[in-house]
Amino acid sequence: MRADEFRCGTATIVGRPNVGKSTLLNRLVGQKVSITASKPQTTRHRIGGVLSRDDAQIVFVDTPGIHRDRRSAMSRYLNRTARGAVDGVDVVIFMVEALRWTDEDEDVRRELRESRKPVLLVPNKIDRMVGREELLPWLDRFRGEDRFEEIIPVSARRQQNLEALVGEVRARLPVAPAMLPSDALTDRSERFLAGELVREKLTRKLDQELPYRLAVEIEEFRREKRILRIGAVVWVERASQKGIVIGKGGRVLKAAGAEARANMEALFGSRVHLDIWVKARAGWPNDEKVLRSLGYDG
Ligand SMILES: Nc1nc2c(ncn2[C@@H]2O[C@H](COP(=O)(O)OP(=O)(O)OP(=O)(O)O)[C@@H](O)[C@H]2O)c(=O)[nH]1
Ligand SMILES: [Mg+2]
Repeated sequence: MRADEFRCGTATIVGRPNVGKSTLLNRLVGQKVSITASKPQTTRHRIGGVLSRDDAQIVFVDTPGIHRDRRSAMSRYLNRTARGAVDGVDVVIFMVEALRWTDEDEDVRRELRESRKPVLLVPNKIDRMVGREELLPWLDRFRGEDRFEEIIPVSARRQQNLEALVGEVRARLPVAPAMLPSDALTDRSERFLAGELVREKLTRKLDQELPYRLAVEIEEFRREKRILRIGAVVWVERASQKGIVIGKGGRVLKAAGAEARANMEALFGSRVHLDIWVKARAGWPNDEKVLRSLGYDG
């Protein structure tokens, strides 16, 4: 294979929750196509983001964090979705946090040993390290781990060393023509992205368990002459949670709506009118049928 030939393929980003997978996807694509938050289990779906360059087109696939809590149907759905995303791709990016190794990382490492894919180990958040010299001894634990073809420390947030990562991914892709138009950003619909942006703003504003107990459904998505009309329903489990999502005097919901709308206008290049309703549906995170009706159909 010649290095200057055009290559095209897919790379999945996997790892435990909160290591920075979605942040990396957004930085690689140059747009917010996947939502992020400082809380674990933010991503719930497989989301493809496209990087088109002169020498390659790479579809990076973001996945939910693989985790140990398997109590709710939602938790099990997240793990299933992440594991399924390793099948059929060319390269796996195994993201961890630099200088922090947990049991959940060990779970992912064990699973990847069984996959036959090339795996790149990517310790993220190196911007938080005081000195670079700590990293080498920490990486010793991977000596003799021949499943990792390369180890590429990065900072997704500060965009450090991402070019090296893209180069290593590209080197492992087949020579093939682009499969998508060069201006494609994601394999997800605008409707889907709209729902995710509402969920992101609420996830960032709400404490503790509540982000895990809510889902967003887009009921209306209609392009009128000069405006995009979007209607969203936020599903929670109980009336008391409804009050928290709405906030005193509607403050929480109003702020979340304004932020989501601003992001939508930038992403869709159009004015947006956004209405959000909050409704209660008991037990939805535990009900496979309701999950499917909300689009969690793995
Ligand atoms: N300091 C620092 N923080 C980062 C970096 N990358 C991501 N973060 C932060 O880490 C947190 C989690 O980031 P996400 O991208 O949502 O993590 P994730 O792996 O997608 O998480 P799940 O979707 O829950 O599995 C957010 O607060 C990010 O801003 C980085 O390079 N440096
Ligand atoms: Mg994520």
